[in-house]
Amino acid sequence: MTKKLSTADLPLPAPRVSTPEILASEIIERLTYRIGKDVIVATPHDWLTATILVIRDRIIDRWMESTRGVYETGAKRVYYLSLEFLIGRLMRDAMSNLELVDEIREALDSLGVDLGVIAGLEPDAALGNGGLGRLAACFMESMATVDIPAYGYGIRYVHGLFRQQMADGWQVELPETWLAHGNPWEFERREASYEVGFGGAVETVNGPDDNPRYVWRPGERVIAIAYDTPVVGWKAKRINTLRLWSAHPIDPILLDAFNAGDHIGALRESNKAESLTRVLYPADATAAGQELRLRQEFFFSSASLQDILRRHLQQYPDFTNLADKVSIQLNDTHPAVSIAEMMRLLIDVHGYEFDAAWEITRNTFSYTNHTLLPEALESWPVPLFERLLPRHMQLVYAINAKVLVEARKDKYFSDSEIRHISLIHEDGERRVRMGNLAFIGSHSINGVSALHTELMKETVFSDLHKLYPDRINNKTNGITPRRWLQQCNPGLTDLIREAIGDAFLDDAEKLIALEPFADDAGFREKFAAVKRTNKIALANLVYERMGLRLDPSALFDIQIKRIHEYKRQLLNIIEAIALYDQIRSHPELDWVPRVKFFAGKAAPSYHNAKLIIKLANDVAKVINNDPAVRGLLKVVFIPNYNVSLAEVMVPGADLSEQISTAGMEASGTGNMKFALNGALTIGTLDGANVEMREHVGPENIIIFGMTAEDVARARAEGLNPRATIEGSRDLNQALSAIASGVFSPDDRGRYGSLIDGLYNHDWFMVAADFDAYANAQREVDALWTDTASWYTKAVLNTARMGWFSSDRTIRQYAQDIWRA
Ligand code: T68
Repeated sequence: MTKKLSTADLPLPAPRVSTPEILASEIIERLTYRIGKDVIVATPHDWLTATILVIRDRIIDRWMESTRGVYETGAKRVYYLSLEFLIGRLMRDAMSNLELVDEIREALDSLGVDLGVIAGLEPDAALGNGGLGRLAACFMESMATVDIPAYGYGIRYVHGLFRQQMADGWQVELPETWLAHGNPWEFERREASYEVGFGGAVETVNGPDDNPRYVWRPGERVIAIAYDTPVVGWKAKRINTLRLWSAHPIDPILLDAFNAGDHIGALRESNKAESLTRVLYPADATAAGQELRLRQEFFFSSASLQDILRRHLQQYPDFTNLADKVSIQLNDTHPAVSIAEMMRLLIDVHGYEFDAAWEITRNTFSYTNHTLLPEALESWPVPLFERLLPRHMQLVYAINAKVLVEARKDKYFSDSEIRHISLIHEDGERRVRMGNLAFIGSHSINGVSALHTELMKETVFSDLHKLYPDRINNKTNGITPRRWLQQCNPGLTDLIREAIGDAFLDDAEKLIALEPFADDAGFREKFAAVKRTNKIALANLVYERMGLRLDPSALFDIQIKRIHEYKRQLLNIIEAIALYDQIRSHPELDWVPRVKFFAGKAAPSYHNAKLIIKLANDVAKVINNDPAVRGLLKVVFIPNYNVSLAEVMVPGADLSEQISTAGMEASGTGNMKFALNGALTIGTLDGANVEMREHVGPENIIIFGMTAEDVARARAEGLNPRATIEGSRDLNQALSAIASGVFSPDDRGRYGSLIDGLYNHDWFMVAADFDAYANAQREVDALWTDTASWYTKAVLNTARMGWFSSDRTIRQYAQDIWRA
């Protein structure tokens, strides 16, 4: 028998020293004993792994301290449930937050290894599509930074977002394999595993006649196994955990089948289980709709909730205090089935009565909405939901009954209002509405920018808002300034430190001290020099990847984000064509040299988005090779946009394109990254652009075009895009050029349907906003020519963007929603 020891009795590992000499010797130690490689045969990848293992050891001690601390203090835990975490690379983030970058660089230098080279080998963890997944990653870092005990829960996809290749200008999707060389950041936790069921039937078991109990007997079961990754906050004050689930079969091989000679059939179960967590769905802004997606959602929801409840019971006798000790934040509706699963666990497994379970559930959950696009609102056909989750279907009906009776009897809601509130969509095929479930099962529902939150109240959730007027609140998004300033832009960070000291590193709002430097010509020159260095780095990347030479003194105009019609890359491309026409017609004018950069992925099944990528490439080919342009305009589509590419493009931008159709971009977060790094924004009054204008000042941002109200009115009244097009010479000419095949001589009709859409309905207001946009671009040109005034504005953008730190956002969630 071993005696049970408390941590106080145990010897703790000696604290690690981090001089370059010690780090170098530890790297050799890891290389030898963990990787089993001799220095002379070590590959760059081996050096990368050895270095990560040395960094990781410095994280572990504090990680354990952080976890222990929560147990000891009984502090509230926050759980962030998200089907996506778009993390990118971790090494530089960890080194930087541990404040060890210089020491590690020196250690590697002494071993003849270049930190930059091995850092470039680390694969991006691309477990997300776009803004929603990247927000989750920024939030994880900020929760550790502001010292909130938090766990992220998600899926450990074997294949993250596809790799994008260009074949003759068309997007081709290739599988992404981030785990090919193993993942030194993660810890497999075999002991933290749970069964997750699907299908089967619900049995009634004995209870009093008026209160029967139910038990779900699933027809299929899989095992969820946890993989933990430490998340380091700034200065490593706290280390939190990102726990990702991987699906495994209960029986890896069916021996009966195997022994009967059916070797393939023996693996069927195993393949089926493992396919659950094999691949990330690549569609953003549309609901996936397939059965496998619902299985993924339930799989990670159920595993996470079982884990959360188990952890709670280690510390407390029951769940009456659950909402005091636990907050569960749902990142969109993807984990919304958690609400039904929580009810099932409380009622069927832990014996709670329905009403008590409902009270606990609602007080524990909160929900963030990220979109108003109707096609992105998740709903599941009732027959599918019922077949896969029969007990949850019962509970959804029970919840619905409770809420609808309340709405009808106590609040006298009309039939139409009741129809909108119901968890079951009844027009046509009956479907379970996940947004309504998330809303009804949460005590807080938040939007991600002020405008988006107001539109939520007026549109998708207007009736639910009337029923529960206190629930909707706003939490404007933010970005972590560690990754999106300190790490990606060390040149600018050093310059700011020289000017105002280090306080802004701990509190981004202290950047405001930079304001007076906007009027200091010497400072502006240094600021411009940093920008130029970053532009050269971007130009070099383009040359290495694409063989295209760019002039770093040109205006670098960048639009990077998922390709979607509402984000209006098409508007930007059409404007490039109009500018091309003007440059050729007026060679006598002083045109501002400009490079228009694009990067982004299209959902594989999104036809128009893929066509827009092809158009960008077709237009680039013509413009970049036309001698009449004299190099004054270049168009570049950089393939395979990801977090690491953004980290090079954001610091190298002069102009940030944030030009979505007003009312359609919930917030945007790329907009914040660019402005923080001293780019000016050209944008519509959409999402967080509205608040950015308030912070940086209307004279330091270029706003154009229709407002959300204008768009709503135009759509309601119907508009006449043909007349608009015919009334605008430049637009008309550019569209005719595209439609007639000027950019697609090999297939003249290629863009016919795309352009017809503009003439016929112009749903995204591309034609309607064109003139305003083109005029705004000429305003940008004029401003660019006045260098002093341009950089005054650029510096003011950096100085005034501190509020958009995700630390601020997280503090607001903690105060208003989590009360943590
Ligand atoms: C984005 N949403 C919003 N969705 O578009 C953006 N959707 O305005 C906002 O800034 C950001 O969320 C953070 O709040 C997305 O990125 C998705 O990626 C997505 C994925 C799957 C299904 C639907």
